Amino acid sequence: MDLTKTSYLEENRSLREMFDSMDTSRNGTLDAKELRPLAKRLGMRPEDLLRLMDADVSGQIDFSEFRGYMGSRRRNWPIAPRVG
Ligand SMILES: [Ca+2]
Repeated sequence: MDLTKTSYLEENRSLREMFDSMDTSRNGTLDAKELRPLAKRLGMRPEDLLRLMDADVSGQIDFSEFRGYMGSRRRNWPIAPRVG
């Protein structure tokens, strides 16, 4: 069994659940308002978190941007109140 792959898939699924639960408008992207609860947990302002996640500078966070950012924070999992 490929443990690396299994944990990757599980992480992907839990991130997907997190993303979907935050996407209250159900449009497949997160805006600053929808990021607010997560930003609060991270001790950040929503607009700062959005800027960090928003790889293509669209003003909206799609799942790949969300996964990329959260994946980079994996060592702090579950989310630690620390930036960087
Ligand atoms: Ca949305």
